[in-house]
Amino acid sequence: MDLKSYLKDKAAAADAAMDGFLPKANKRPSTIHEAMRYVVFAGGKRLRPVLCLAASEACGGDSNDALAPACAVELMHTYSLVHDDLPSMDDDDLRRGRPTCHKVYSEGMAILCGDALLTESFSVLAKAPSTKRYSVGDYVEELALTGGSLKLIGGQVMDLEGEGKSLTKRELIRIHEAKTAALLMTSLRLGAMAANATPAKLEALTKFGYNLGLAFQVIDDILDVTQSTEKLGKTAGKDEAVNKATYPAILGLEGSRKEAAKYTKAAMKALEPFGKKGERLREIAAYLLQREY
Ligand code: GRG
Repeated sequence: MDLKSYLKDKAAAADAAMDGFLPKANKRPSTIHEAMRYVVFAGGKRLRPVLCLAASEACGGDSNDALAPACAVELMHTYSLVHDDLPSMDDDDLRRGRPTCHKVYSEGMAILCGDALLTESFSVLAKAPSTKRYSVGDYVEELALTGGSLKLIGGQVMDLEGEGKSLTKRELIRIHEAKTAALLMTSLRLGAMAANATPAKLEALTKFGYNLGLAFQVIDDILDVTQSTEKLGKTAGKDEAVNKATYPAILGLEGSRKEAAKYTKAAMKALEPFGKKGERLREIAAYLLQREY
């Protein structure tokens, strides 16, 4: 299967599973369930579920066993976007090509919607089958660590506290390790765990995810400068408008492109122990380096 069809196929599998997991839109109190579905089914790229499913296959697993973790990481990701867009955070009106949750449903409802998605992510994760090496408790601990104050939330804290300040490259990397790379790493790790991966394979995917995550964020920063709002489905040029520290601001566009290529190369190297089984993940890494939105 070519990469485009593969991405479409895996995203569709995750969408169908999330449709089954989430309460129906008319379930009372319906406003919250409508809001949850509004933000989840808004045309995200589904990169995290795809990585989760592809990691499970790279480790020789059946990707159906990784569907619950794949949905869990997407639900956590969507919660973080809803809260990140709030007026008290990044204050954005557009996400995934649509008005943001608080614009459509009020700020209070958007806070609750994020809370509900975060809670739901653990409920869904708990449905994943355990394996010989990994228990459901291991999955939960993995996701909780990534969602907590040491990773996603900690990254957001550093981001908020860095506003209007000039950050060093090291400080910027620290934010993105926590905000972006951590959830990509956990997506891969949960897929691997659901496939009963050996500790060596899990470690290799952790390295892959770290480098892929940083490459992804450098590209994200580049696209913010070089692409249109229409293409991105979120407000372009936002970073510069709010004087945010970014890779292009620190390294310039050419320097940032080289940085993304450097991280992608390191990500590819981490896949060596997988041989042919790592091919799909290699293709995804190459595709993400070239992405336009
Ligand atoms: C807990 C409020 C709160 C935030 C946690 C992760 C995070 C911190 C905030 C998310 C907002 C953000 C811009 C994160 C950086 C990672 C990133 C580039 C997200 C966009 O991911 P894509 O491009 O989005 O995969 P789609 O919409 O395609 O899923």
